[in-house]
Amino acid sequence: MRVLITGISGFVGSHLAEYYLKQEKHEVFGTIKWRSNPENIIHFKEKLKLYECDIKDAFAMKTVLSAIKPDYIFHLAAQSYVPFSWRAPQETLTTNIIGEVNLFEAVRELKLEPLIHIAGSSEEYGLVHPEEIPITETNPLRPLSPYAVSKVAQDLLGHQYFKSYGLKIIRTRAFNHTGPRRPEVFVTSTFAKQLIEIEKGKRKPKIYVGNLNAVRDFTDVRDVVRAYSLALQKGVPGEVYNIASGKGLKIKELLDKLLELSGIDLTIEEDPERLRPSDVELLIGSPEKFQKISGWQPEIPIEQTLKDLLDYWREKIA
Ligand code: A2R
Repeated sequence: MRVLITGISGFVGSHLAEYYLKQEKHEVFGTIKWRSNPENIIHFKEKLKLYECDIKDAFAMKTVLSAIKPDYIFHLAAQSYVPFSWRAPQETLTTNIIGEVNLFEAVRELKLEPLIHIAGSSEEYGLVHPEEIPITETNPLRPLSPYAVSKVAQDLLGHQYFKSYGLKIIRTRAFNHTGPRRPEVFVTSTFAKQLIEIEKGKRKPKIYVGNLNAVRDFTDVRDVVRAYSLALQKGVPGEVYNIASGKGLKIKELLDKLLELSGIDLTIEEDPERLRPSDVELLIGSPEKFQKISGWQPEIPIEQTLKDLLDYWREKIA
């Protein structure tokens, strides 16, 4: 199998690449941008076949696909950070929507027939009413950020290209995921990094936080990439599946678990910069539809995920 991962040097892409490399029977290809930071893939980079491709460039996309002719495509390249999407809505919409169209059009024009995974997000559900929890795939999509709108568009385009042209597209909507290599702009990682800086004496014992009352559904990134792989093996083209644990955790509970694991005594301070213009209070997904077709269950407990995340920052911060 020839597996292509766009955005392979990103957080999820690097874990998915490792997942496929471990199975040994796959050739793993990936796209990176010119000057992409290779840090996430540095330990196994020589086993990958990397291509430079800005997904906004239709010509580059077609050239890469025509060279690789993949059996599986995991489309992970994206502007993936919600707060940045308010500061750069045009960049977010162009990269995420036009980038995906470039991928689909290249597949179509080259008459390739790969299975294609589109990585949607729980952010697509946006405003969710308490009686709608746990969220199923049929819940209305009420996105609350430019990022979320871009993901809804990706999702619907995936459906449209399946219906219009028969492209074998399987969509997922992953709820929160974290683990080693999560960039520090994401909540679990920003906490973990600050804790390790305090542990190493690089910061006063005070941690800055955003909205601690939000409830999120967290899964380890290594369980999520296993789900993505299963989605292409067991999923039905044209369908969409939630990838979620089905359990909610308050951000405050996550912080408490991290504090317990690190054993550090500190004060907590709210930082208005870390609050979003419109935040989603409650996001818990129903993984039932995906579990029925794949048998997937998350295997890594959140405590292990957080421990590995702390160790990641321990290693990174000298
Ligand atoms: O910006 P870089 O050099 O770190 O590369 C990122 C890449 N990327 C692009 N690749 C090609 N052309 C572009 N115009 C372009 N813009 C960004 O996508 C990075 O390697 C990757 C995204 O990785 P992360 O930001 O770490 O996202 P993560 O968490 O791995 O999310 C993967 C997917 C995304 O579609 C999210 O929206 C979804 O899962 O949740």
